[in-house]
Amino acid sequence: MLNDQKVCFSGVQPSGNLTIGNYLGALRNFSAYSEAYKCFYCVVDEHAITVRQEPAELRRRTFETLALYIACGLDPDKNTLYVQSHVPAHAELAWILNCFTMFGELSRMTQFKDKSARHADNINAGLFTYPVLMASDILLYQTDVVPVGVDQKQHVELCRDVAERFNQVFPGTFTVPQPMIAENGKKIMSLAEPAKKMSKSDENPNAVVYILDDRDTIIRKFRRAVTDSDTVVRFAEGKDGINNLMTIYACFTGKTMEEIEREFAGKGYGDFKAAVGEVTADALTPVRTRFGELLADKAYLEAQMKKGADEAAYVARRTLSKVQKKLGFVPRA
Ligand code: ATP
Ligand code: LTN
Repeated sequence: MLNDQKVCFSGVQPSGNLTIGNYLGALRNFSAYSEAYKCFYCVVDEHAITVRQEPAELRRRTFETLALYIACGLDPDKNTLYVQSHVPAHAELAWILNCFTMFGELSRMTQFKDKSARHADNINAGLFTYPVLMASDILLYQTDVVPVGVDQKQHVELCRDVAERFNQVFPGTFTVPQPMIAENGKKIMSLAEPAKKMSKSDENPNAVVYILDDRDTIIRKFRRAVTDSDTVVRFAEGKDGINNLMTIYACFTGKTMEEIEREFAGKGYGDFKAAVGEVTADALTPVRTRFGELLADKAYLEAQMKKGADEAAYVARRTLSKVQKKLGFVPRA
């Protein structure tokens, strides 16, 4: 919509160490949009505080997440990379959209149900209205596409419903976005409990491979991954552990499931797990090296953050002003 160029938006919370789930489901797909779309990639620190965060850690992880964006191939000259709390329009539009979102539809969000079960001592209103802030992130930029893992599909669909509802009352306000979910890697599972999503907030570090784990750690974690009592590497119902490892191997090698089955025919799970570890470590080593260089140059990261926030704030303010005007808010003289 901006100068006829299509817009892409996505966000990652600085709420923990990023996992290969975050990488395969989201981050590594982001750079594919940079040529054809105007891309905004946000570090969503306001979303992260829906769960208690230690302030020094939140600050450190905000820098780290920005550095990871760049280390994963996002060129700050071709993409707008910024921090959510640096652009106040996000929180301002979220309030307005709260008044266009129904209590019932927020109650149906599975992430709210999961997180309120996991943080029963802190079921705050922010956790409940989290998807409304996410809708304002997306709608502020007149976004066409939102690359995310499959767990976020429900939130993007809610965003579409809110945009359509608003557009019905005030026609032509928002572009209605599409979720873009990569076929391969849309849901990477835990290595310890392969029926569960791999999550950066998992308490068991062996269940999760972090993007920044070193080679030996990656290989060790895959060696310990839970599988089954079968011995044949094949993709099949009821083989959650092997299916997940095959998915990860497919993502990093570009091979199909049939090719993987053929490659490991006559070999055991041990050989296969070692191979998954190797290809994962090979793919992530350059990311980790680049990340280290970036993190050593805080002034550079600060400068990129500022540039990104200036670019984002300009676009966001335009949409917010349009919305405020349509609603009947008196413009400040
Ligand atoms: P938490 O587990 O703490 O709730 P998260 O990793 O799910 O955090 P984000 O950091 O906000 O949440 O996720 C960033 C992106 O990574 C989102 O697009 C999300 O869909 C994707 N993602 C997260 N986990 C996975 C996974 N296991 N497989 C594929 N994509 C994932
Ligand atoms: N809710 C997402 C993070 C997120 C996001 C967004 C993703 C916040 N705002 C806008 C895409 C677009 C999550 O928890 N993974």
